[in-house]
Amino acid sequence: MLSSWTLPLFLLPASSIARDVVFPPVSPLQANLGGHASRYRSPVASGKDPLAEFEKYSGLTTFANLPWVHCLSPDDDVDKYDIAFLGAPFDTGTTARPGARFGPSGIRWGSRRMQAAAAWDPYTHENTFLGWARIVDCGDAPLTFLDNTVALQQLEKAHKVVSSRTANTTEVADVPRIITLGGDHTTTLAALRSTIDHWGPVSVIHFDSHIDTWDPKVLGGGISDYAGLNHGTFLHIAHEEGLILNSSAHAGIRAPVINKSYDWKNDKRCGFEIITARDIDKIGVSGIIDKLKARVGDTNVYISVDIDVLDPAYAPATGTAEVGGWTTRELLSILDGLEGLNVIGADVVEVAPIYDNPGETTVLAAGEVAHRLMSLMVETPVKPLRRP
Ligand SMILES: [Mn+2]
Repeated sequence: MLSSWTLPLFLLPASSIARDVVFPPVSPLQANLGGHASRYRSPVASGKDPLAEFEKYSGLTTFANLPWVHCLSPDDDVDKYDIAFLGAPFDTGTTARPGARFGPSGIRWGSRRMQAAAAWDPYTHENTFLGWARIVDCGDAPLTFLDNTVALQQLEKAHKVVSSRTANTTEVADVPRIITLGGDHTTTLAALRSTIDHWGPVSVIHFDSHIDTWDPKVLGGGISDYAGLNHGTFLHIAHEEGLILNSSAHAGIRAPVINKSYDWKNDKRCGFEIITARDIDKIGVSGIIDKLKARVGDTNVYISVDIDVLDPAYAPATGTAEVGGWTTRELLSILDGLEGLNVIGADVVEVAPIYDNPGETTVLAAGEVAHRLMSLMVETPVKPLRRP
């Protein structure tokens, strides 16, 4: 950089006299990219001024520093995208510790070191941010916190608006796909009520310590229909509504059920096969990948990751923690192993940042899980059954 002292001061603009500082400030990493910045610039940032617009640690916190798009705008004319992150700040369907309404912002905070310009994967040597897909953060859906029925209707509508826009890269994919940042697990029901429009009924790969197919009469006590729709019954209801296929699977199950046999039978009736947490000790990561792939085949797949699938040592910040779970590395390896499946939607839910530790163990894990889900979508484009 040319020092200001090598030129007469009157030749320089006033802003450069004292210090070599640009505004808005850029992160040291981005500044050091120097002349190489353009080579690493993602499609999402092309045409922008890297000194002014690369935003790691600056600006507002979006997932992985992706651009924000007002996907829920009433206008038809918004920036196009192929994959969208959408926050679902909702936690009034929980049966234990609340707090997942702050999950979306927590997961974004956990992802703040990720950026398209520096995301070359050490395992695959690919950078899925720089592939064919334009990936954006839509912010959060506006959800009331006093009425679950209305909030889920709002979330379903948000999903429909976001997925009804024409994709950016129509030669590859016609319909944008959504990765939801939860939110308690009830939010997955709203996503599935939307995905059926474009993709039909789907196989759900459900990473969780709990089965979440409880009959509302069992979990909720049959008090009211309102109480019966919660984060432990949404898969039962999704089955009743015909949203999911009988080729679905749970992975990481270890929590007890309420009834000796009814809950297991009902789970099977809802279309699920169970892979327990301890199965990994017998068949390993690759065995679990093989089972999941065999189960869903070439159907369209929705992947839902309840962060409580991880052991509380790896994810303490969740509502219904169960000991004896998987490590973060095991989960990431299993997710990567699902490459090639037709992933039409995904979520990371039940992240309640208030219970996290100063090392941010849970939100870091959740951010990386969301990144891996995004990568699965980039690796395998899927054409919809019905266009928007
Ligand atoms: Mn769950």
